[in-house]
Amino acid sequence: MPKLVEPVIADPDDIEAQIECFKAHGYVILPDLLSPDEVDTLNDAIDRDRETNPFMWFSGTAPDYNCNLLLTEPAFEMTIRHERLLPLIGNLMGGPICFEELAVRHRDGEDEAHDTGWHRDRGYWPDHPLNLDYPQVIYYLNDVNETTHCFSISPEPAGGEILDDKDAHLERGGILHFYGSAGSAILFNCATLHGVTLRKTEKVRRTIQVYYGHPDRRSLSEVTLMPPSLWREHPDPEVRRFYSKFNRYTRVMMDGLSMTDDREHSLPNL
Ligand SMILES: O=C(O)CCC(=O)C(=O)O
Repeated sequence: MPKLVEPVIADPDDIEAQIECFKAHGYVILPDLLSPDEVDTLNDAIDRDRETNPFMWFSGTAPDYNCNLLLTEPAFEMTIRHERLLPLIGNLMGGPICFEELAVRHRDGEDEAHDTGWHRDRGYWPDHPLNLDYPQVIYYLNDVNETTHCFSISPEPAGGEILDDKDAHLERGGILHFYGSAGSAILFNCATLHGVTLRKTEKVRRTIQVYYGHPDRRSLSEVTLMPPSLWREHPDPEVRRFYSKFNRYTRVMMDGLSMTDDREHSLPNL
């Protein structure tokens, strides 16, 4: 059984310390990234959308999972271009960054505990100094501890040797169960081994997952539609650029709905 490791929490007001933490451990914990009022706003928005648009709450085969809340509940935008996240992620990526995906999840309790579903969402990018293609941020919208489901990660040095073998990765890095209060978040490379640890519990856990990418790399996924309110109508050209990386899902929908692609920041169709 791999060892359990304690979290390392870099000073939230010191971006250099956070960068060093990411380089050494492959993650940055961000306590209180959302205020209690913001958490309430987002939980209310989820309640409203689950009531109004229940058919939007699935993704692939997963229920209780909505990747298009930007279309119906624009408040979620605050979790994407967060003022404490963008400078940190931009620095780690080493160039301009784009939005890729927003996934909001409501998980009910379970009758039985399940081992962590260890996986990598995507591969590493070995040409990048930190092997970083798609950073991900997971926010908690309720308090998470030993009595709830939790996010788990096997830490690793960001630019270090890539251990493709899962057992070797777990043996080297151990297991960090990420616990935190509502509004806390964790940033990591979505290629780093991670997963959800499901507990026998009656408690609900809600999470927001945000993915970012480089403008000139393939789109991460085909689940989030880029809202015209952000890529076309937003008054700030930098915001319009940030939301201009169209995945194929967006392009197919726009073609089908006879919407013209008049992006001023048209990015390659990779
Ligand atoms: O829900 C979690 O805690 C983990 C989510 C996850 O594993 C993923 O997004 O790939």
